[in-house]
Amino acid sequence: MSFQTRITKLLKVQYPIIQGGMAWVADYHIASAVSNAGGLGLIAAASAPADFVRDQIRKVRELTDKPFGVNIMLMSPYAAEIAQVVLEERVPVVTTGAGNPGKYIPGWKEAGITVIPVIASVSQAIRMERAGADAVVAEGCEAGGHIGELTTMALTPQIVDAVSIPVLTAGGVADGRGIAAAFMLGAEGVQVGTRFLAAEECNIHANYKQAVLDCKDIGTTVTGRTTGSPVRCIKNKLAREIVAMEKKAGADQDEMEKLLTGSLRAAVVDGDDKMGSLMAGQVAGMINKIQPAKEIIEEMFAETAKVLSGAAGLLKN
Ligand code: TUI
Repeated sequence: MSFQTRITKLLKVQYPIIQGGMAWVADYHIASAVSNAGGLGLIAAASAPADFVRDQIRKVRELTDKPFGVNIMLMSPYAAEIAQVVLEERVPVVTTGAGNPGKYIPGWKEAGITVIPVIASVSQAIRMERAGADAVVAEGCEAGGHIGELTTMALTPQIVDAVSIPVLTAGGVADGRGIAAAFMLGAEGVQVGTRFLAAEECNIHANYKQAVLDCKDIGTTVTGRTTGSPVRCIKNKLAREIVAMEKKAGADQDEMEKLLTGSLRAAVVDGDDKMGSLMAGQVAGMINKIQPAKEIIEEMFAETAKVLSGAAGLLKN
């Protein structure tokens, strides 16, 4: 089965799927597994220092000769240094999140890096196209982690209509039905995060994985809506405490900040499923088993082919 789009051509990959740049989660293990399976694996720079990211890049290269990428979280204090590291290491693809990468794009393009900002509105997409981005990921608020306002269903076609560069869809995509739907909305590829939390090669704490497997349809919530940093995560003691604080008039920002500091690391590394931030998308409710990344990708695209060919039957009578 072949799913050739402008994205597979641009990224030189077999399947039009990129792995989400999940902070603290996306290390060289999962990145190389996804790349070896024919998708585009990503290392998340998150808030890690530049040398850590450089080391991760070198480790991916030991495990795969396929294309891979680095996701740069632009709120990181090290973002500028990491922007330089990806140049020095000749990383094939850069995705960015949580900010405007405009000032780095000319340098990356000059070095031949493929640049794909993750964005959550039409105006950001247009700005990124003008700044020289090769593609954008339109990320709806079904996604885990830091999110925008619009749903994937509303956001994707509006971005597809507004730009000429190819668009990938993210947020709410966990199986072949989601990929087929993304194609129907005009996307030429998908970015998948949450499903890869349940990959065998994903080195998060077992408690975090179990929380994803146990999560139901309404099992996620959004913290930080009142602080300007909305983050979707699995409901636990931390999420409930933050949401409760936000409902009170004059919520204590410092107190919230204190609870959130280090909470993602606590979930990923220490397995603190009560006071850790278990970032995950709304599709966590669909994820019920741990599988190798290769099996996940092959299963997703086999299902995409099946539902797409089945859809033609709708036209027959
Ligand atoms: O970046 C993400 N998802 C993330 S980043 C992250 S690490 C973090 N941890 C705690 C608090 C905040 C972040 C966890 N998940 N997704 C991509 C994304 N980017 N979604 C929305 C945006 C975005 C937001 C504002 C992109 C651009 C932007 O502003 C750009 C501008 O126009 O200035």
